Amino acid sequence: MKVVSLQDFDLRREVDYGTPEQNAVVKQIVSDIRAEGDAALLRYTKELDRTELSAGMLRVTKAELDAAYDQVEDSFIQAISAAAHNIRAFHMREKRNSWMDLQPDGSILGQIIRPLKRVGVYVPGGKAAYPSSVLMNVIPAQVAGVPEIVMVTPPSTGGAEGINPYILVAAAEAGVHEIYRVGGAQAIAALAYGTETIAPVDKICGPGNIYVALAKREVYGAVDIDSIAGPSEIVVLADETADPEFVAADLLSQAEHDEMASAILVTPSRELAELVSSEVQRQLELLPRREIASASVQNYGAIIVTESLLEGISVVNRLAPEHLELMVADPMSHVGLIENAGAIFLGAYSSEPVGDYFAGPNHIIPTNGTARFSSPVDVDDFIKKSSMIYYSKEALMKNGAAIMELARGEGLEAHARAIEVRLKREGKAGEEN
Ligand code: HSO
Ligand code: ZN
Repeated sequence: MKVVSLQDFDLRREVDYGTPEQNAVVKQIVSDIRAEGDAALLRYTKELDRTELSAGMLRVTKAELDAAYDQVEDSFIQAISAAAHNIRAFHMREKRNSWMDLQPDGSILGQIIRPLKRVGVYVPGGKAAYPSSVLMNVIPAQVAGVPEIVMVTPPSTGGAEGINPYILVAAAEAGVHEIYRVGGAQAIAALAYGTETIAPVDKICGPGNIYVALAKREVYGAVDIDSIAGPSEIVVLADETADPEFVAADLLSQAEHDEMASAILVTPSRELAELVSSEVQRQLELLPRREIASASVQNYGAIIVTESLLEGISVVNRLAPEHLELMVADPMSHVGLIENAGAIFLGAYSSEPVGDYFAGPNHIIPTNGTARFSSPVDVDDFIKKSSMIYYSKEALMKNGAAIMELARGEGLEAHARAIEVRLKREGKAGEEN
């Protein structure tokens, strides 16, 4: 792992907007699904996922969900159900209530909070199909009160039967029972516009390949979408008290996600920097995914040695990482200085996988420096608010003149008169308030 200088280090990576060809393919797929519904959906599933289905086969049956439980280990079922419990408990703390505020003049202002009605969760196929991410997308929607949560996932990812049984068990544990075996841009278009078999949703979330990402961008506006997540990032801020074996293991835990994942150590201790550097090398050789992890470490990994811990904190704030581990003597006394980080892990025993899988906070977290202005997925992502305004007669008589003043200032006479007609009725027009 290379030691780099502070000055010109930037975590940000290029966002992939796809080639013109990829964009054209996605536009075509979306418009075909929109025009032809199931017929186009089945055609693209045959062509792109090499699976021939009839409309009646799109939905995963209850029998298949039950069968999935027999295909996974009991220990997995126990672990995922414990994780689901923790994630649910954490997200319950985020719930907001509708509120109303009664003013002395009898007017009432408020906000009505409602869940979205129907949400679609995309689960990619292949190696990136993470049961843990199913929980992280579904549970906040459920806690928000979304009554209809549907999942889509490509048909040919789990061998002959179709769908990866670990994904099906995660879905069932999270409480999703409406699942369709469709993937790619065609699945996103089906969720956005609906087909004969799949009813349209209000919001689509979940990660996917470039075609899925482009399709989400294409349907945005017709439905809401989540933000498009970049490769995983970890920054460890450590002092000389940190254990180099722990630091290296945590860096590699995220490097193994993706060749473009980024793992960075920031430390004022040159000695720790050297120890971690050789420890990363040693542990890397022993990893099943060493090819991915070593590409990540080589291209996007770094060790930054700073003058002081405080300077390290300012580096962290500039990087605004998705995940930050504070492995310093007294993490609690530094946490208040961290302004930009999606998730902050404190101390030697809060290794990032604790949060990736189990503790309860969401693992879908802003990447690429966007923690400067955005937040992990939470219950708020699945609600909407309506403002509520009730003005009493007394309140309108008191404030009518000011409203008319503002309306006339904008040249909008009909606005002013809508107020004036009420004031006149009470014999108040033209009076000062
Ligand atoms: N670290 C990933 C989440 C994840 N880790 C899923 C394991 N599985 C988010 O950046
Ligand atoms: Zn991870």
